[in-house]
Amino acid sequence: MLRSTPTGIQSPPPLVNPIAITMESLTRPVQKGKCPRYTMSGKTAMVTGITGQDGSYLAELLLEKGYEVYGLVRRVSQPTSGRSLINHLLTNEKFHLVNGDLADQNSIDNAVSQAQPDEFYNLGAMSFVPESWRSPMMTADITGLGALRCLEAIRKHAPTCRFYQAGSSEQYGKVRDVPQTEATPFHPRSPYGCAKVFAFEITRNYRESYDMFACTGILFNHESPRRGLEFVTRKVTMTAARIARNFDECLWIGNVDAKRDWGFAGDYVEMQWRMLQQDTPGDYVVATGRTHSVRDMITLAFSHVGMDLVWSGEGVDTIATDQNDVIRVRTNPKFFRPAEVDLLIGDPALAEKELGWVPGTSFEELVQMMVDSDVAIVEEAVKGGYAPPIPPE
Ligand code: NAP
Ligand code: G4F
Repeated sequence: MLRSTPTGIQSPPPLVNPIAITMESLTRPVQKGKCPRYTMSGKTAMVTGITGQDGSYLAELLLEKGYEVYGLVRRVSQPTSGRSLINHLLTNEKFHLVNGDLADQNSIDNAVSQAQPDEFYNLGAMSFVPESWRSPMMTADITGLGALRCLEAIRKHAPTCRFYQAGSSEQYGKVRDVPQTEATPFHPRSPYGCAKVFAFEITRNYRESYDMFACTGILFNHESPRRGLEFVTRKVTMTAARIARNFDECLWIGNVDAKRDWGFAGDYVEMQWRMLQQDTPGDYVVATGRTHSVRDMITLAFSHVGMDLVWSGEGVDTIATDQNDVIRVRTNPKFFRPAEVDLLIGDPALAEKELGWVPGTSFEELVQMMVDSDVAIVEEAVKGGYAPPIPPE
């Protein structure tokens, strides 16, 4: 899949071979039992999911703060593919890639044992909810057991290392409270949500069993120009940009009545870091406290490319037409889910009270940022004479 070119990152990315630099960069700065725990300029952090949306933003944040950053990456046969979000970091001498897979205990043990991180951020996951029905075992293994493997590696090889688990509002699923807080019971609606509940519970259990500094951020949906093209916001903004340049005529969509609490990923990684800087570990909701329907998100995104949508029909007959009566949105039942999460809205009060965190980017600013970025990507493709990215089916 062709990943986005994030705002502010040069395109096309340089050709690099993460595997080639992996072992050398892993062993160079720290050797177990020989090197000081802190590097000259600060702490050492290990990040799984470094090639994803959050991993790339978190790596930038940690490098800015003077951390030595080790990113766990899966071995791939074509190393440049899908790595575009971190290519701009590869020349930073404090940034290192280490081969590993959340399915493989040995690889995580080795990475932790050698790097001796002060902080470990487990952002790696099979993170796309629909895929979790198609691949439930793999989802349970990577998204659920993967967290346990990280905790075990830390318990055995770096017991004072602080651990952050990327929890999800999908844990709430069929919500029992509105808005959802740290006290709201879980009722997950997908194999992905179930796996995240296991990861949450095992993180709490290791904190209580072994006195480990281990916590979970229960993060509500957060988006950016770096969001994968299969997630609804990015699918909408890229398709709007493509329609504006006549690459497509309309957007094919699923349930537009679902509501989500959407924030900006760049704001949310700051909270991930803050959670590991406290005196006492705890679990926090990370959200904006506002919710919007998929329908409203689409209307807003299309307005930024000059199309004023009018909606009609219901369920699978839902459509939206523009001011020239051209149908710009159609519904395809294949995008509906076996069990939907209808409404998510988080209460970030505890994060503000205890960690002083407030989201800095509004929903309107977020959608504008994503549309602007995708319009720029499409324009660049037009100028370069190549096809712009297509959101996957
Ligand atoms: P993302 O862009 O989909 O990134 C997922 C990352 O996990 C990628 O770097 C991927 O690596 C890695 N990964 C997948 N399988 C792996 C495996 N077997 N071993 C090692 N790494 C593996 O996700 P994101 O949006 O940044 O989200 C980060 C985390 O937060 C995820 O755990 C997600 O479930 C959770 N979360 C996200 C949101 C949100 O709205 N974004 C909300 C709540 C929770 P490859 O590049 O090799 O595929
Ligand atoms: O963008 P989505 O695929 O995100 P979803 O399922 O909420 O999951 C994301 O947020 C979670 C946090 O709550 C994360 F844990 C998870 O890893 C991921 O990052 O879908 C959002 C909503 C859903 O209700 C879906 O049914 O949009 C609806 N939707 C309607 N049409 C669609 C589509 N979603 C997608 N992906 N594609 C559609 O065509």
